Amino acid sequence: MTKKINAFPEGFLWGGAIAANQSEGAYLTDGKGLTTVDLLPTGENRFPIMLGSLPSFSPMEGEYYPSHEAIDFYHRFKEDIALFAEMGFKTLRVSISWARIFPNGDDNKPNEAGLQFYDDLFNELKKNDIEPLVTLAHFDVPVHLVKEYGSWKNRELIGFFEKYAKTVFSRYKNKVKYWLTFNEINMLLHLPYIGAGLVFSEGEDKQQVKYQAAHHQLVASALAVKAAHEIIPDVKVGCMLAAGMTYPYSSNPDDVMDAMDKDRESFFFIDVQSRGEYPSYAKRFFKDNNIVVKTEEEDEKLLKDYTVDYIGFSYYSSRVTSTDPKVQEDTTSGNIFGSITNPYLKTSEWGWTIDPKGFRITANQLYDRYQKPLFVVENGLGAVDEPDAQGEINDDYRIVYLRQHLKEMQEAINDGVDIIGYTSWGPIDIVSASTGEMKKRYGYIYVDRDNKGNGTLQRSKKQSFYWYKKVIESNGENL
Ligand code: BGP
Repeated sequence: MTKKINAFPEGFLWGGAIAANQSEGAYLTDGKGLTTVDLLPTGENRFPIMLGSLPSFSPMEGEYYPSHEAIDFYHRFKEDIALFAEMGFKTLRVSISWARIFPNGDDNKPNEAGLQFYDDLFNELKKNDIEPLVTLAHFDVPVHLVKEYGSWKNRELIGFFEKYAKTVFSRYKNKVKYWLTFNEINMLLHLPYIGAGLVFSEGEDKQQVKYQAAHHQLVASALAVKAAHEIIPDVKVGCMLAAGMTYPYSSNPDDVMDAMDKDRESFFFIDVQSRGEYPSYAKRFFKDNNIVVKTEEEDEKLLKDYTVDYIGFSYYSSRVTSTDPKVQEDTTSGNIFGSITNPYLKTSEWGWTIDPKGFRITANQLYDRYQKPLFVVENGLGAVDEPDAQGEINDDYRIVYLRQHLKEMQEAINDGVDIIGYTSWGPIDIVSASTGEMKKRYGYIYVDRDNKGNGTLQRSKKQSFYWYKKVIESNGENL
């Protein structure tokens, strides 16, 4: 039978993606240790902390910390998985909270209750024919490691992470085939506390510290790939990039060069994780910026020998860059990467540029560069959802966003790009990573919870729930 040109591949992994710290809650339950995200309040103090100025190593009086209860997925995962199964999910992306397994990060023995929780979670997924896709580190580091070791600044973190990775690979080797090492590894450059638990002291050279921490994560990632392949037959381990291409604002070669440099800032990580070595442009960048990355003799070979099996990436928006100071004044708000307004495109309520075609371009760009299967592990629209008079949520704006993106993903596949799956972000409303708010929602399933932690936590289906179910049922034909 000849393959229909518009069809998604058979066995395409449709699903959704969440992260431990944004969904589980139960932040100190069953022996879990405090993580970096547990110290991130909502409100004006959040952003400075994400950038690396942590005022206190314990929660502060008068602040609200959304990760502490989140949407209580820890106790409600069975109910939530039943809803995902009803939509026909083939896969669910979750993350393991490092501090549930090793509460301090450097403990001798793992915490059995934490291990048991993920056993129960993976069993429940299996019961529902949903393949788990598991991130080892999604923005959370045990606080003890930050306090005592300086987090990923310190090379010792590599060993602690390797031990954690080996522990979960051995425990779940019969249950989990798809893994990701560090979520949005390039986020370390933009939100260093979120990406790597970095807290800067007065006068510290931030660039230097970030790239040293990046090196440690890259080596740790290679060691995780090594361990996974030794422990789990047929395992697939991916990297994870916050993707989204950068357009030059004009055809001025200076703008084009600037766009190339900005993209390389992100590609740097995947060039190492996928091609197995520091790219030549990084060497020049380090030299020009007086960055000296300390390495050990074995690093080069480890990076070379243990590259990733597939490229995981998130895609929300594209970016624009210009070298013209006048043009630079017009920026979109709320964009973590910082971007000039694209005059051709609209933005979300949070200022994120909506660019479906950029999704196709990005996928092509990544495939051209790495020639490895791609897995779209995040995409979606953060929006305010208001129930109507009947209490229903008609989130047609979300359906429009997703439909446009899925069409472009289909085009990318027709372009010849090998995409193995798509997990939209936050299939159930969860805490927003950047703002800590509940009102920035991505879900097909509504959760009754507000920014202050009020609400019953009751789950209900939005209009998009029925739409996504049809998409999966038809393997993407019925968009
Ligand atoms: C990515 C993160 C997620 C997530 C998503 C949406 O950067 O990997 O954790 O939350 O973005 O961002 P936000 O929640 O800030 O809208």
